[in-house]
Amino acid sequence: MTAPRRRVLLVIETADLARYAGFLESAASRWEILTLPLREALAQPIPEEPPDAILVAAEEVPEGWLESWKRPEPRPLLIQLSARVSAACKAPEGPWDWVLPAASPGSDLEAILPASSEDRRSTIPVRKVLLVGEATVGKTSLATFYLQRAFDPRRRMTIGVDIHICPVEVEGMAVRLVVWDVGGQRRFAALRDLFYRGAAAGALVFDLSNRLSFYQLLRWWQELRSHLGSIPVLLVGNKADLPREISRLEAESLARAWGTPYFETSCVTGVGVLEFFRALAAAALQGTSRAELG
Ligand SMILES: Nc1nc2c(ncn2[C@@H]2O[C@H](COP(=O)(O)OP(=O)(O)O)[C@@H](O)[C@H]2O)c(=O)[nH]1
Ligand SMILES: [Mg+2]
Repeated sequence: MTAPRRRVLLVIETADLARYAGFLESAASRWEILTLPLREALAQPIPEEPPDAILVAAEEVPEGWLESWKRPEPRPLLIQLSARVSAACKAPEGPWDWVLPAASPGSDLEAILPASSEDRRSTIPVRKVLLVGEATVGKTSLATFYLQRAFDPRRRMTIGVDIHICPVEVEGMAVRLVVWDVGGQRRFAALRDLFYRGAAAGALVFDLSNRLSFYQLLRWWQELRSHLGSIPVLLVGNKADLPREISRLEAESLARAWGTPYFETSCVTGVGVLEFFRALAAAALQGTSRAELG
């Protein structure tokens, strides 16, 4: 029996993303990481299987929320990432178990939360991939469905960027996808370079029940190409469970014109989602990437 992979919840504000992007991408090869903005983390119920550690990159966090994490068994380690400390401090008296310097939490976390021996032996390749497309086509839902294998209709609109770490197996090989899913059109400009940097593959997502989202693909296609040249791109028609405005034939002819594979998915029925993520991982392994770390 091998110990399960260590799971980490990273609570981070979108504005701080640039600071943690490097940590996130290197840590993804060692731990299974779920990132959430503070606001969303506060709104989530405590899961039945809590993560092994919760890293919070925020100075002010409601104590009640921290307390609620002390109830589940086994109890996760509560770790604050703070710009105010320069070395790791064990802090068992306060609300936190540890306070780590925000600048470089990676090696301290390695000491506090060693990966299982299985993880040490095999270095899992990490690839950054992008989900692009209009708001509400279901980019965030695709990633969360893949991770949780269940549709969560309560999710609100993404306002900055969501980063999901998705473990995928392609032809017997494990890959870790760092999936960047951009939302909030107005705030996107500030994050654009960070968003595109080092991506190995991308998926253009549209909503099969919304013709406008299909027409808007051209803009996203041009933007992907101008930032990333010829990385592999997939085309995805999501919401296959709803009445269509775009036929499979029409989507396939666009895919042919662009030379991309085409997938249809639904985050309600789950159809096509796993297949899409496997293809995305395979494409990312073919694409060159600077995101390969660890
Ligand atoms: N019927 C249906 N609704 C979906 C599907 N995927 C997402 N949605 C809904 O579409 C809305 C937008 O989804 P979201 O993932 O936030 O889109 P994003 O802005 O592209 O990240 C939400 O209300 C989802 O519940 C799907 O496959 N079928
Ligand atoms: Mg979203």
